[in-house]
Amino acid sequence: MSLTICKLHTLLNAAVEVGMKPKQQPFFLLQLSFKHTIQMARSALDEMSASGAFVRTPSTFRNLISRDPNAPFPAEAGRYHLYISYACPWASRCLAYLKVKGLDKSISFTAVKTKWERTKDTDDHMGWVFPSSSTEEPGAEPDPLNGAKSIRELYEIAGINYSGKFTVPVLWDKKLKTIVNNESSEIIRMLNTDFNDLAENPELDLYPSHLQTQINEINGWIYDDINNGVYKCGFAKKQEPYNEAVNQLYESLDKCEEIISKQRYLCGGTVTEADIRLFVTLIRFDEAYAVYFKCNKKLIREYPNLFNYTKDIFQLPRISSSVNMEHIKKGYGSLSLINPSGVIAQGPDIDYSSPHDRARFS
Ligand SMILES: N[C@@H](CCC(=O)N[C@@H](CS)C(=O)NCC(=O)O)C(=O)O
Repeated sequence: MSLTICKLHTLLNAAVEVGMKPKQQPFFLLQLSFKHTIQMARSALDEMSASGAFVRTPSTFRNLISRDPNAPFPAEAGRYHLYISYACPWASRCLAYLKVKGLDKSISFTAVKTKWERTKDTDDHMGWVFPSSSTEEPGAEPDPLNGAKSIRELYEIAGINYSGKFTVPVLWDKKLKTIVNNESSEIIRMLNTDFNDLAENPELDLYPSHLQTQINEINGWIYDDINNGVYKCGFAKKQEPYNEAVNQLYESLDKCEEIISKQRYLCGGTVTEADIRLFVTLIRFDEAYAVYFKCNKKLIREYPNLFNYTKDIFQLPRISSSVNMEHIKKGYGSLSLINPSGVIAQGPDIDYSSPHDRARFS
């Protein structure tokens, strides 16, 4: 079934009636239209431009949590669930927030298995799946809410005929049985602020108003060149886009090294969202991106400041519990396009809990 403009208009009116803020309406409509007909890339492996470059498609479910109890998605203890993969940096940054904000008693979470499998018997789509028991793969758990076999099944519960990618993270509403949001950059902002009435650490503000312009500016180039940059290197199908991505990646890593050679964190003396966003890529770099994504011009452990900084962030309270290195290594090593044999590289097994020198800036 396809949506006509007229139907969209009626649905928008309904959205206004249930109190949806104007800011949320375009995303609600986008979500509805995806619920019906739009055909998109079905996995990251399809996201190629004609030139052989990796081009990431935008996330679809973009509702926001609100502190207003009458909002469509109010911040309520026990109502929401976060589906993650420990391998995935985007999902892991959400888990890191859940932990550092002390929200894991109010928002439950489940991790999928590391290796993509067939998500249905009726087609050959490969994607994230849940184990059948909690002993099948330590760290991964069966879906406790819907008994789903795959992340794809959750998208299908949330949106009839959804045909985009079935990505993690997924912030799930247990009450309405739907996806609230699947865009990690928005989920972390909600976890930072909108759940503060439930958080054990409400005073920790990783996006303080006086640093927002600076954080946004840093996020822009770190996302393009580093967070997504490693994927552009790994998934490039031609030499030229790979060369471009790798040069851009190392230019920006050098820039980070320079910034943090003079101060403890990217925005100065306090840790912010920009640091968590950089950290999730750095912690995967030597163990996975250097090995499977051809990011091997220089390793993070060869950058004195970046290496110590990675340890520093890893050692912040509760951050280490968002890192499962076994899942990271298996996750990237089992991408068949990149590593058809599925053999997982053993090294280098870095100890990120060993001492660092960053306290010199305190
Ligand atoms: N924009 C999304 C990207 C999430 C994303 O790409 N997740 C990957 C794992 S790292 C995924 O689930 N991919 C599934 C697929 O491509 O089929 C976010 O930041 O939340």
